[in-house]
Amino acid sequence: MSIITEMSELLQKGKAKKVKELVEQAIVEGLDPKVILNEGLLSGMMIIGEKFKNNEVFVPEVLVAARAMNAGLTVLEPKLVEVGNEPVGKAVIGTVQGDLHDIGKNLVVMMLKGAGFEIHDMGVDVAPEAFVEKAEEVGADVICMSALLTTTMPKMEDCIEVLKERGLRDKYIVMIGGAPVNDSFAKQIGADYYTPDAASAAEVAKEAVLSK
Ligand code: B1M
Repeated sequence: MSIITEMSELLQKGKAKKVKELVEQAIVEGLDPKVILNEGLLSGMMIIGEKFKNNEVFVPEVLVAARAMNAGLTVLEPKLVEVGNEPVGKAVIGTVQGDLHDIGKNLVVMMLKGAGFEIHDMGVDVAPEAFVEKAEEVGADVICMSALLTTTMPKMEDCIEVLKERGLRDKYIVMIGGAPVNDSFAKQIGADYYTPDAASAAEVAKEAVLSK
């Protein structure tokens, strides 16, 4: 069995320590960090997601798989992130209120760091007002919101409403992402950009800040 397949399978079983060791080994063997991420870690997480949807596994199994994913990511992060000297801009990022999913958001954080952003990561379950207050406090250029639940997506619009109410809408580039979100939802709520993955989020954020 290849190291990548083994990583994916151990992740599905929630073996965090072993996943971490395999990521370390894969790096030493010179495997491309993007292959380790996409084919080793994310593919395992996607299989768990499918099984979860089909009631073949339940929240505890998903949780341990997510922990194993995060354990692998901590080792992989320095390889995915190559920060330049001058910060491109400042970004405030978080998962919206009521939502505890943070794996995708953490990937966006890594990619933004790699693109040269100074990051203010607010974690999960972030209230609409809190995004705005943090952005004002740190002098952010970009506000990035992640949502994984259809029930929490409306919190993104609430944040944009808070910006409008406070006369701050044009001050910030607002970006959204997460599995249930799409471009038409971004247009509907008045966000500036929707991006489907972490790499494109970083690219778009950089372009948007440089052309502002
Ligand atoms: Co949850 N969960 N979960 N879960 N979970 C989903 C999202 C679900 C689709 C599973 C399913 O039914 N198939 C479903 C949502 C259904 C819906 O709303 N339509 C669901 C549910 C229902 C729930 C609970 C309600 C389950 C329950 O308790 N009964 C509960 C809710 C808790 C809460 O948040 N209040 C819950 C709990 C959990 C765990 C805690 C067990 C765990 C999260 C652990 C953690 O994150 N630390 C978990 C997980 C792991 C998942 C799945 C299996 C995987 C999500 C994930 O990490 N994917 C997920 C099924 C799935 O998505 N297939 C599921 C990998 C990650 C890299 O992808 O986050 O999409 P993603 O990020 C992508 C892009 O979307 C994008 O970049 C990333 C890739 O590069 N992106 C952005 C993300 N954020 C961005 C922000 C940006 C730009 C791009 O800003 C600019």
